[in-house]
Amino acid sequence: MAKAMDSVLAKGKFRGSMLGSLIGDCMGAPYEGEEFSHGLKTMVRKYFDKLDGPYFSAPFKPYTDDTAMTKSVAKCLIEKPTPLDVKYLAKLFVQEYFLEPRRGYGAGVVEVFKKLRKNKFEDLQRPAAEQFNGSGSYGNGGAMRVAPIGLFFNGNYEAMIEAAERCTRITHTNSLGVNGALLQCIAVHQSFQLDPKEKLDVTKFADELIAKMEIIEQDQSGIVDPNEPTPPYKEQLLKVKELLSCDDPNDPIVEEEVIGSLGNSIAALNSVPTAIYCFLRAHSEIPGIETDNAFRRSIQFAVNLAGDCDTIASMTGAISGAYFGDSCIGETMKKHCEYHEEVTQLADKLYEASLIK
Ligand code: R7I
Ligand code: MG
Ligand code: MG
Repeated sequence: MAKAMDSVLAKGKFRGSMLGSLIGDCMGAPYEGEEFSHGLKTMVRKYFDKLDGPYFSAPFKPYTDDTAMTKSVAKCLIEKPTPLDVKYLAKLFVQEYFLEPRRGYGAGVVEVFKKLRKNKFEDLQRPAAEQFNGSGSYGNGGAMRVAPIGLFFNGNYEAMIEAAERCTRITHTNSLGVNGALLQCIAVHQSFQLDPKEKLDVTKFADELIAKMEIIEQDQSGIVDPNEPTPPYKEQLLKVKELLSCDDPNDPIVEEEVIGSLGNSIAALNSVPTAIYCFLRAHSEIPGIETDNAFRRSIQFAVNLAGDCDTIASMTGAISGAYFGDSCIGETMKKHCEYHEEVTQLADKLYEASLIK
């Protein structure tokens, strides 16, 4: 909890998570939409090895919608702390989009922005609810921007869940889109509360997520029937646990198996559990990733997966950074990302705001 936690550690975790989210976005963006291949994996490895080397000069990597929207969530919490001012936040999202529309936004979400602007933010619910013939988006756009909420509401779980849900519903109303954002938020929150000097119990971390998602998924479906199929996020998290437990050093789990089992797509259900897996898997060595730095390992593994890898790596980085703090982030890697100084300042302001909320 923030008040009990040493302030230097807490501040470092805010920075780590916000920077992790930025770095994953910037490092993954060049490969977004590609298919996994061993050629791509080699290319990613060479780039990350250079970043860890003594000197490496290259143009910085630009951020995408993942960071543009995360930035707005952090700003909203800093300027108008609690309860989350969704009207103000919707305005920030829309402003940011029209200022820089070419940041790789999801095809559907742009419709929501246009409708919100047209209705002058008087009706915040309908544009998102109308998406995809009324079923709402199941994309990972809610999850990719939720990290500041998981950090800010440390120590107040109910307020955090409520804020994460309201933040997501501005653009995503499908229960898979909403619950994916809640899962990502809870993962950041859990990571934040742990001491990075103690060895992480990866099974316990996954079990705690399963227990919390069980409550969330049950609440929506009403009374639990033991004959009902396992709810979707619980099922994905059970697969995360299984992948972790059957990882044999002599026959390691490879990218193809992770993609085949959990997914690497734009759907929240096939990307949030994947990001959680990347974070947890990176606590031990991964063949082909030559580093002692578990933060780098988690990001590199996520980028390797290709598919929606800017978003998967960004969500991985948010969880990893909330656990390890910013001291574990390599300077060169950070400096190759557009906006890293601004994100650091934003993280500091978010931390200050979280103390007085
Ligand atoms: O979820 P969203 O903000 O997209 C985020 C992704 C990240 O990968 C970013 O890096 C960026 O590239 O976009 O945007 P949405 O438009 O709500 O959802 C993304 C996509 O998911 C949509 O454009 C659809 O292709 C798909 N999708 C659906 N398709 C069919 N039916 C989402 N919901 C549905 C659906 O209900
Ligand atoms: Mg993106
Ligand atoms: Mg993406």
